[in-house]
Amino acid sequence: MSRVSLSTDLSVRQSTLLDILSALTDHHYSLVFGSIAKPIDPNHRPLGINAEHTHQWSVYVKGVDNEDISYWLKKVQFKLHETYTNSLRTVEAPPFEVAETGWGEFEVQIKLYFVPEANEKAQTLWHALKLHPYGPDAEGQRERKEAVVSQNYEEIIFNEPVEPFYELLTSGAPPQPTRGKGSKGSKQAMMKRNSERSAEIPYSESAENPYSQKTEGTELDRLNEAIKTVEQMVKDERTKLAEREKVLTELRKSEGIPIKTK
Ligand code: SLL
Repeated sequence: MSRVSLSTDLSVRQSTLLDILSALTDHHYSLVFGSIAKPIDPNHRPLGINAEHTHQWSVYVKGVDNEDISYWLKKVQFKLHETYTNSLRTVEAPPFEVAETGWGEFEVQIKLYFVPEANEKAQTLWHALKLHPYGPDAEGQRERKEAVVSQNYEEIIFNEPVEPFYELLTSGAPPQPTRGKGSKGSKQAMMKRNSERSAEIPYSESAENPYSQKTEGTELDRLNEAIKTVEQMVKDERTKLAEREKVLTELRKSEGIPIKTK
């Protein structure tokens, strides 16, 4: 083993550590996207639809269990087949859905636009619109004129930038208080502010609300403790490396190999 590969080893370990840390701080957001289609009953055709259209369908993006996702998903653009007039459909608010009628299946391009705070580029998904039953019971489903649902689950991950973490780890700076000092940030001021109507979390937790600035503080303390542990791990690795380098230098000396200095 050479001196170079030893230090590479350490930097690999350090970057793995940072990867783990950033993975811990990644934000995961789940959604469900897909389509539902039903054959149009020839005896009850909705008025004014194209005579060639055989199905009613809708394509959608929604939260798992219909959970609200509009706090992170700003708008959705559905790009339909060019046989549709105004094939680019933009939906700015939930339900993120396009309802249509048609005769054919095609790939829908679904572009997700996130809220500006996410600082993320739009992301594209593809969905194959399914009108006809498929799978083992396709025939039965067709006879029973069942709705055809084709759905996918997707997880969007917003990465926490690695740099701030790296700085935090390497600078050894004391943890920054989250609330300012002085009158504005004083306990009294916080409590007063919280008696007014506000989106801020309350100073103390209560039976119906376990989240508070106090619990947030505890959580921050725990995070700072975890960071200290990681810093200690990095330090230990450095010490181990130094020891190995010493052994290596001695080995080189005893074997008569000249020490490479860069
Ligand atoms: C197919 N490649 O041939 C596909 C194209 C197009 C679907 C499907 C109706 C559009 C309209 C419609 O269903 N288009 O009439 O406005 O199967």
